[in-house]
Amino acid sequence: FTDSMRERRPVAVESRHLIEVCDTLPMFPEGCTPTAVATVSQYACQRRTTTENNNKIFTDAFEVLAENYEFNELEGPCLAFRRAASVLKSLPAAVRRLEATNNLPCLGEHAKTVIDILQYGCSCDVEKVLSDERYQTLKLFTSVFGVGPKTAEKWYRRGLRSFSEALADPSIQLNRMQQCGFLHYGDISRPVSKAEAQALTNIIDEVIRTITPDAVLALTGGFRRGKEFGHDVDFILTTLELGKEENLLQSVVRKLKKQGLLLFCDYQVSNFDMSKLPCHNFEAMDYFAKCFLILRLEGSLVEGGLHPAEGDCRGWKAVRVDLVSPPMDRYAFALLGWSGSRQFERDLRRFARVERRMLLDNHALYDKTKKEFLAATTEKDIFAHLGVEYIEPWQRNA
Ligand code: DCT
Ligand code: MG
Repeated sequence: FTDSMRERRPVAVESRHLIEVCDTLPMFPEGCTPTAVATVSQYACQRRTTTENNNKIFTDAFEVLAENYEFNELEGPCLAFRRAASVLKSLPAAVRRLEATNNLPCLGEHAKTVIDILQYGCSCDVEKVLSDERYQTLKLFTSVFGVGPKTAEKWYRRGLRSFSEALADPSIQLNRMQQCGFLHYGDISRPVSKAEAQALTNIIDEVIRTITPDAVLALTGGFRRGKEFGHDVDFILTTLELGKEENLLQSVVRKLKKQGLLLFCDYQVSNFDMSKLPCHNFEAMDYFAKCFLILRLEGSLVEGGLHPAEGDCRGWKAVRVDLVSPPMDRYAFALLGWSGSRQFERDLRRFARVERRMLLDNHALYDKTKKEFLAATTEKDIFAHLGVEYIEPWQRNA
């Protein structure tokens, strides 16, 4: 063994077990090769990542840098920072020395940021971004529901720097989504709690039961992964009877409206057509019928009350809700896709493509070698086709 190997010893069979091996372990006997050498997978879908993030100080910093690259449309470096953050999120303990990252994938090129944070508690690259006017403005504008990076950039180029400036500019025509985004900004820019997500589940479930007995409702997104808070509540809604799902979605929206709960609805009809698959654009939104809603949630229906409780004198809150309606035979793919995290999904698709010559998206899994679609009725079927150990939803917080 070299000195450096003596210091660091084999690292981690799996990321959640070990990241830094103590210096006092006995040496391996001569001639004996360590078998359990560091193998934290470069793919998020082969790591187990709970909501407990022991490296938030690093991952928050990486997220700022990634977002800044995203605003500048530099996809490569953006993804590199997101991958690095995701690896750190999977670790069972905080990184305290740079050496602890030596055997980790995706981190090498980000050593400088790690060193800065270890040494000073912050990174000057990050501080520079955070104090950058363009970053601050784009961050502010994109926090409005309906305002994406392109619109935010357009407003910034026009010299606008605040909401009041944007709202006062006569050349800016807000669409309906953006109008609602501003109208309910105070509510929907604040996190939704797990209790609020549960209350919404109850509301939608009750509505469905009045329509049909064979409906299927599943909470997806961050709340399915066990998160305590989210920016919205995501559901999959479908019927056991194939082809009835879009009618069901429309009925649900109508009923919510009748009950006075619908503050906004952007309904997207289904463009799903099996003959258009496999789809090669992985970042594209799926073709299922869906709606992006803002619902009125009464505080009295939420166990423990609304979040945040202080300052809520209205007794209700506007909440962002997404409802997606895949046909039942696409259920497993839609559930897996909408459960996230985005990084987990990205890597599952990348793994399928690079390691298995397969194309995975929210609709289907296609084997390019066999030239056929692979059937699945559960998420486990999909993991099995891919030859990836099953990862529970609460372990997909990559
Ligand atoms: N998703 C998707 N296609 C999209 C958008 C999202 O397949 N165009 C998937 C990936 C994650 C999941 O749906 C839910 O999306 P979000 O609500 O944005 O993410 P989240 O993990 O639920 O995060 P949050 O807790 O902030 O809502
Ligand atoms: Mg969500």
